[in-house]
Amino acid sequence: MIKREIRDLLKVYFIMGSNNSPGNPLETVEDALKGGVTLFQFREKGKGALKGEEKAELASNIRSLCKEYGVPFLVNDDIELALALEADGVHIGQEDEPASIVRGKIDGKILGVSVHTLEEAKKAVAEGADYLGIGPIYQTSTKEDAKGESGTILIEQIRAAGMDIPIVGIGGITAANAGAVVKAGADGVSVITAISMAASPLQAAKDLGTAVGLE
Ligand code: FQP
Ligand code: MG
Repeated sequence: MIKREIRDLLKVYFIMGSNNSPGNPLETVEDALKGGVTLFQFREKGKGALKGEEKAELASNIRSLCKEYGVPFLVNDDIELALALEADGVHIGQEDEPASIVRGKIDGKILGVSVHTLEEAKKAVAEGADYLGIGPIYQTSTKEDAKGESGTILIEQIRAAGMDIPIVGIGGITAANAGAVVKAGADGVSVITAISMAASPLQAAKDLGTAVGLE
């Protein structure tokens, strides 16, 4: 996929698993899709996360919903699940399978990689990443093993180094601070709770879209 298209997909990137939603996860995801999220990542991990068949079934149902709304569906960490569901891509971090290996397994699907330093960013690009996930920008309690908040410094460093790889900021992002993340050089913002825990996921997705300049 061309860089321009990936940039557009990253504008309002919603990530969710069953334990991030207070209600029926399928309803939360559909509400967010109605609100205009541009990309979805299935991330089923942490306390109470589904496993095996149950995990695969939820993923498959969300995959179908995303198709219905024309929103690409990515899977976090689990390359086998992504391949089984014919997902549009995967997201991996520094503790997951190496990007170079994953690139070979998924051919032309979208590959997102989390990075925390300029060196990691360069390596991920060399290994075939289509976009970089950078965070936590602000404080978050969603990810138990998250590093401390780092602000937008790394985004600025990557742009200052002349790299034009699509970038999405993650961690503690809300409609109130999303504009600053884009201003620093990110193409969009990724959120879990700002949408999944909102009284109206639909409205929260809309508000994030407005904050990042989606028409
Ligand atoms: N950025 C993004 C994205 N998605 C993610 N899942 C992460 C960062 C975090 O492997 P990782 O990836 O460091 O932790 P985990 O597997 O627990 O999510 F860019 F897509 F917003
Ligand atoms: Mg991971």
